[in-house]
Amino acid sequence: MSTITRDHSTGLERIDIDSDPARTQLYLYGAHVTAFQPRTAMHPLLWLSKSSLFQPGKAIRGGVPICFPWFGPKADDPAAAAHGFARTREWTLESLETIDERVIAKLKLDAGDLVARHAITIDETLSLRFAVENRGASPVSYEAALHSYFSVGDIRRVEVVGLEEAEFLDRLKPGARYRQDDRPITFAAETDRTYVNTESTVTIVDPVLNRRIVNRKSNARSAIVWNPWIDKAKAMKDFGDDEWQGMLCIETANVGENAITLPPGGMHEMGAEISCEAF
Ligand code: TA6
Repeated sequence: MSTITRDHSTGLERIDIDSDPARTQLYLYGAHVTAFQPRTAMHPLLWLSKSSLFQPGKAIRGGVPICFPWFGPKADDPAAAAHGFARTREWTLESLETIDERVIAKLKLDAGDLVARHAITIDETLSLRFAVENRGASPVSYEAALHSYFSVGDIRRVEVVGLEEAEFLDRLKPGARYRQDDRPITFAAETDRTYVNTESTVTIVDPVLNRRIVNRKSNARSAIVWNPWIDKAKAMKDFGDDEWQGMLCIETANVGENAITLPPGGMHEMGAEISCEAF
């Protein structure tokens, strides 16, 4: 049995979905999933800052913001908002249905010649399908990222597996290109890396919460790994000073050299399947 209610307490319209498999919250603003907790999980899978703003023009801090049609600063317009405009636009809810206990929300955003559609399927797994169609008469290139913020017990004790041997760009050392060694990623400082040309599943191993958060990707050749650590957390007013310890971004993306170019009439869909395994 699924209960679906609407809430406006933050000033933005939030849809609260209470289904047998999971509890989920999503905003039409940014087509933004802000909470997901399977019934079998002791803690939410997604992290949401207690200091997040819920105001037009500002991205909600946490959950799964959609970065589109560019990632990071806009190459040809330094004044443009980072990470594109999809996460600060109201999307159209095309459908919200329950099929055999599975709740499926489909949202749409017109973006000039491009049309973006985001399909959110809620089961024990959170399935996100981000599709873009080119309705124009010329090829169009874009970047996209499902900028997922995950909740962890203590970032200093977490490992990330699945990106061994993958090449990455370190956003803290622009221009440098590295290759991950054969060990899991661990965290002892601000980390901001874009892994490229990898479609592997990325798993957060969390010995504090005794769980793995598994992030399976489809048609996504980039993965961004980000924790702001102490100073960057303090510098963001929509991010609590001590919240860096309890979060980690593992983003499903196509950015930089993995950006997508669509011919007229072309369509591309990337997906993320987010699930949790206790251990
Ligand atoms: O995905 C990592 C990153 O690009 C970081 O460099 C940091 O800027 C983060 O995104 C958050 O960006 P935002 O614009 O949401 O503050």
